[in-house]
Amino acid sequence: MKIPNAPKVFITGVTGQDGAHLANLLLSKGYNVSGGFRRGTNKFWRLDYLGITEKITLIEFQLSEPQSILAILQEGQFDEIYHLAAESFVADSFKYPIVTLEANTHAVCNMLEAARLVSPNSRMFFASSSEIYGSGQASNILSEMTPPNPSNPYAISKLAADHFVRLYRETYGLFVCSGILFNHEGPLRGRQFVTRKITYNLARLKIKGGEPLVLGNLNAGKDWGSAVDYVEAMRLMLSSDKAQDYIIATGKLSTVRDLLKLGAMSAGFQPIFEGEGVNEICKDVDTGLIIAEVSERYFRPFDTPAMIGDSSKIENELGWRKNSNLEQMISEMVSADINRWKIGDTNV
Ligand code: GDR
Repeated sequence: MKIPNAPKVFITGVTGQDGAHLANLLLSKGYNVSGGFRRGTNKFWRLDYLGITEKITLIEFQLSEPQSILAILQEGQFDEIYHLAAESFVADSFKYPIVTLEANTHAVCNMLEAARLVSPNSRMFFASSSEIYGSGQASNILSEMTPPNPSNPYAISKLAADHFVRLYRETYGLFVCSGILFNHEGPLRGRQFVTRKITYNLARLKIKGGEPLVLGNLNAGKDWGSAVDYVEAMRLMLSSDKAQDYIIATGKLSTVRDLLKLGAMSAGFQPIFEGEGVNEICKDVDTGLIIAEVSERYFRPFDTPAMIGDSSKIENELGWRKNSNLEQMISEMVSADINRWKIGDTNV
């Protein structure tokens, strides 16, 4: 249903985790929300989960076709555009560097060029990533002043896109900005990402049993926040007086082992860890059940070092606050997955 005179917004990647949460947030603020989805996709489960599929104008489009984007922006004359569609799985970017560049850099150029040509007054948000900082940093606390040093194809693709965003802002005066997002999760996360892989499999073990969960580097450390909190930061950035890039992070470091422990306790296990390296296992004290094992299969050619973000700039300038903590978020994810296993809705 279209609301007369409400701000018009276009979200690319509306079927993804962030797209769905952002659409939900903007609908609750009275926006008219249009969402772009990849040609051929039929994955609307996140929008269904939030009960908003029918409230969004869904537009099929092809990011790599300049004409496709141009036509949508010309026709829509949106007040705000959130470009979230991307190849978001870092590990795959080592295997598919060209596809990653096309999706994450060329597509951003297409969006910017289309806006410059047919919709220069639209405000645009781009989802960048903490991965741009990569390795070799003097401090593990990152701010907007930290020089980027990407160390995987995904990170390079995002950093190149950030430079295009800055170029179009400075050269053509477009209101465009990048949110440098640290890891952000929730029950709508895809199953290939480590948080959801853990909660999905812990729920499976609890409800159905079967083989242990197999993970990669348990020592990998990240700054994990909540997707619901991070989409609010996106909204604030486009409501601001000035287009600027901001870091969005929690400032807290946890390891994959910490996630596994939190998740296992939420699922009702009593986890203990034994062994080291690829021989490390996580067991339930009560039953002796092996909950998780480690395999080199899930190690990356290079894992970005553990770092946290300093989000004081967005907190001070735009009043952004995070509402969720890691324990609450993992527990919410475990509950959602236990429920899915109970009702047999395990393909999401
Ligand atoms: P990441 O997220 O690469 O940080 O990118 P992911 O959840 O895939 O990995 C997080 C860390 O966990 C380690 N790890 C494993 N990861 C996966 N996927 N599977 C495993 O079995 C496993 N075992 C250990 C990884 O090595 C890594 O260190 C996310 C994405 O959302 C990006 O799009 C975004 O830009 C960044 O976060 C910020």
